[in-house]
Amino acid sequence: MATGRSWVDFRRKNRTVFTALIICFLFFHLCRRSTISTNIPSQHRSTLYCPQNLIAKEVLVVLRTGATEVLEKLPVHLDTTLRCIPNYAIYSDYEEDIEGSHIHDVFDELSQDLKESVPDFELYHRLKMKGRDGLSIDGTEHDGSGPSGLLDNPGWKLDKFKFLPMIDKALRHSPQAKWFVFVELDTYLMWGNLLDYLSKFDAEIPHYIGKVTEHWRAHMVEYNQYTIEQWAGDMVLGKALKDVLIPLLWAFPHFQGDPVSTLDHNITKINRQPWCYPVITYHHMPEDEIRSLWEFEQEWQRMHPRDVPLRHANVFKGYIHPYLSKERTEWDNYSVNPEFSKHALKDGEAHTSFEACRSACESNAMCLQFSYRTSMCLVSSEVRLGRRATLQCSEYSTAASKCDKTEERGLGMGEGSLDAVRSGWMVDRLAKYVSAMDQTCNDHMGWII
Ligand SMILES: *[C@@H]1O[C@H](CO)[C@@H](O)[C@H](O)[C@H]1NC(C)=O
Ligand SMILES: CC(=O)N[C@H]1CO[C@H](CO)[C@@H](O)[C@@H]1O
Repeated sequence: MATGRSWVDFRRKNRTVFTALIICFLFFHLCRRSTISTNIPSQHRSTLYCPQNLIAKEVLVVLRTGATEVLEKLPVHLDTTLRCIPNYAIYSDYEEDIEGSHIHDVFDELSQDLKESVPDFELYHRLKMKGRDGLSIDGTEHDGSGPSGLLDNPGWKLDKFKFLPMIDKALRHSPQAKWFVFVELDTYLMWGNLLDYLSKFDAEIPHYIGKVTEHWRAHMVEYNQYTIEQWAGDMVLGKALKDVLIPLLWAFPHFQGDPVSTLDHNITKINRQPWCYPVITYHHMPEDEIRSLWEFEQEWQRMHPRDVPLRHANVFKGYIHPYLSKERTEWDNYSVNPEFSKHALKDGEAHTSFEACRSACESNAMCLQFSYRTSMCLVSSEVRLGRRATLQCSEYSTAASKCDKTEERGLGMGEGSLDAVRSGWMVDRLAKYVSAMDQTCNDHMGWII
């Protein structure tokens, strides 16, 4: 199972997505937020900064995963965010213990009839009988619970059955909890911000807060039909809640469908741009990004012990901007607005070298970044951090946030004939970009409630 996989695949399935869902069922008044952060000394590790919000103990964080991905994806969370989360439960298709955490079998109470009659449970039965040895050794089943290009991925096929049993179990796991937060292992959760956010809501009223794709909004009717036919987990949940008249509060840009490295901070959805708003989640986060963002967030907690939500603008300025330089080798660009590229690169010269590609970007006032790899120049008016990469990615899955296919065309041209991909940014223009973005903020932009 590679990193960043999830059960989302827009390209192939036009599915609904809830990257993070928060449901409040119960019956207490809002707790006052506490804004003090204190140092919690840890014996083995460096000082840990956890938000000291009183509602932390009233939240159950529920992680949904599967045997094919959990070994690879869980440890980084145990090492980072989960250290600050007092109550969490992990539900999977296989019961086991990982680094001292118990992983619950989400299907153990499901009717035997269903499990035996539905072929999708084949993987589950195999795991039950043979344990991890039951997973195929060729690695094809180590592909996460997400579809990741393969809709017949057994882990993915099982995933949709987990949602309702998971909610039922979570409720019994922590009947006293006021908030239930559902995430996947490729979700990055800013715990301090989440607690601040939840503090704005009345826990006596049922809420359903999350992020769905704009696809869903546009194709609601089809998706509902699709749900009925497919019984896909996220859809069932959405429908079930809608049926009981709990509408979804669309919490973009607090909840992101993108990972931090590919987020365009100037994107506009439902008239909102991320920049001015606090961050709560990112999705499709690979392990190294979870780790580095956690370190950044820890530093933020250390520097801002009182009542300062971490906004997308702060992430851009502190975590992204320092890494945007004139040139970065072995770095994939995500210079992905092809329309802009096509117009900006009319002359064709740009493809001859890295410098020519830079010049092409320089000569267009809107251009902010570019990338170059042997005969291929891409420019963009959007800013993205991108990721370490050597090979040219010829097929990129935004759903899974990974390269599906790398270019093999080096073969005929002899080994080493292709340089590693390099990226560059218009450093001077970025300063203007930041101040222009700052100017879009006003006092009304805070928490979306
Ligand atoms: C943000 O995007 C809008 C529209 O896509 C564009 O007009 C604007 O110039 C961009 N802002 C910056 C600072 O690049
Ligand atoms: C030069 C280069 O590697 N460009 C890649 C930038 O990223 C997009 C997808 O994110 C690829 O399609 C390009 O090939």
